Amino acid sequence: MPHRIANAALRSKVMTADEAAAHIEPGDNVGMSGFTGAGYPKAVPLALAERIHAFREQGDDFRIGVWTGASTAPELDGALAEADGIELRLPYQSDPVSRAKINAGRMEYIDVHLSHVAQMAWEGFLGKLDVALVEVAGITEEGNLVPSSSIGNNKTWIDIADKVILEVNSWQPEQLAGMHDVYYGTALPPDRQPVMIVDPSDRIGVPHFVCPVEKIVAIVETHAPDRNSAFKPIDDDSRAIASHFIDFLDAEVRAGRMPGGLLPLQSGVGNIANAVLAGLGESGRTGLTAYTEVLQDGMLDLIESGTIRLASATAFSLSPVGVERFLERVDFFRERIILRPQEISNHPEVIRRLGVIASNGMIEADIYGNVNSTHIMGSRIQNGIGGSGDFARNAFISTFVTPSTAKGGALSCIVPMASHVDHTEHDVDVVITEQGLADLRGLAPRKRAERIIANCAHPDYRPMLEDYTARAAQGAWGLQTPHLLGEAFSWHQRYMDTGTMRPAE
Ligand code: 0RQ
Repeated sequence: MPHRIANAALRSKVMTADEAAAHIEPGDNVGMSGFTGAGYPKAVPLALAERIHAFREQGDDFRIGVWTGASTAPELDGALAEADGIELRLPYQSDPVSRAKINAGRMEYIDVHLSHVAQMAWEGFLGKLDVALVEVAGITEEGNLVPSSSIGNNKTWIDIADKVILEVNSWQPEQLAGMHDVYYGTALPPDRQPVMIVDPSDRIGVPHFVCPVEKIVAIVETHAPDRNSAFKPIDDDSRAIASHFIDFLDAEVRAGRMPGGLLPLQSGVGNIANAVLAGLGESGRTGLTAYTEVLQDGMLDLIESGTIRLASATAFSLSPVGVERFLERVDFFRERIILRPQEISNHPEVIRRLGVIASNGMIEADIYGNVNSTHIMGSRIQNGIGGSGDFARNAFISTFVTPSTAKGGALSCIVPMASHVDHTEHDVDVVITEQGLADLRGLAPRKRAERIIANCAHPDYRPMLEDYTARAAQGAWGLQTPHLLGEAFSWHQRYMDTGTMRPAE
């Protein structure tokens, strides 16, 4: 694979993953590439996990701080968590082993808005970044680094780390080159300048990372696929949610609040997001744009059909079939996809300027429109807030979607009081379940409760919620946002009672 490393000086730094992992010391903070299972390092974290095990056998402790773009994969989060090698993790994860360790109190986790991470690292209060461990698709003759299938925080990690370890993955298509737009104009206040994106297609940076050659201490060659988990077929609930969402967009256009070509779309990850994209494909629209975080298979369909003319994101999250389709028409997609650093893909200023229509998943919403995206029963992390807050807080219209029930109907996802609040009632415009859609704009709290219960709650839970609001309106000590505090959280107790959770897990 020598052609992937075109710079002669850097070729001499190629070594094994074990040798590269030896550059990481106990107590280091390591900034790793990776975003929704795309573009994460695939060899050095496994070698590092082995190194950690070897230290343990000698009776020495070895734990590091792991900073990423977002979620990675079993070869990174899973392996290091399994080795008990992560002291602190940020900013988003979805790994079952990590989740269990965090919830058991054996790993610290800081849940941060994805657009905030780079500036926090620059500000320095996360501590010093010792090593950047970044997957790239290649290195040019000039020594510039061609990003792979995600950008995330890589630009910042490379800029601020003391030393850089690269994985050059020849599985990543060389034709990714040119698809990226890495912005080097960010600065901390008072030197910050406007981010001049006025259309999702605007390019404001360069197509590569810049890194001084002397900072690169190791290069490891790999040939390994991204996580690329297959999507479940779109189910009836997701299809119903998608159809409510699309009807809502049509109504907004008819009301003159949005042009026929809509406004740039942001969609979260998962089955519902894919169903929304599929629904948009069937709506006959053309020339739409996406200003979002992650590109799933559904986005490829829309780009191919002309529904979407341009999609801006920070990462791919494709299924194995999606990867094949992408590779078959990579030149076509390169003209229509831009990958940016996550501080730009999720930039509050740009999201507000473009008027993005945001759509994100949630765990539960309460009757007043506060949304919990992260915690089960207030205490146990599921994944993290990811980019949902970046978009919800700054979007033109912020929508949240969920099936109306979880755990086979044993739990209502519409509850009297959210057990944890990531998005306050002030940042939630529309709640959608398979039952229907509640447009909360312009409604005071008690009207919001009526609408959410009537339109979104499952019929099995609607009478209980109506009963709660009626009694709260009589018994509460204030009628702005009536609650019976002693009773509100008993709804969450049901989760324990379903037997679906073991508290000490
Ligand atoms: O648990 O897998 O053990 O069965 O939560 O729920 O229904 O599979 O939904 O995969 O869309 O995830 C909010 C977590 C939803 C996701 C969340 C249980 C449920 C299941 C997952 P099991 P589903 P999804 C851009 C935006 C934050 C990040 C974000 C998320 C598990 O959307 O991480 O938005 N969002 N990023 O059974 C108890 C309830 C429950 C519940 C669901 N009410 N009570 N458990 N579950 N509702 C993308 C990025 O930022 C990368």
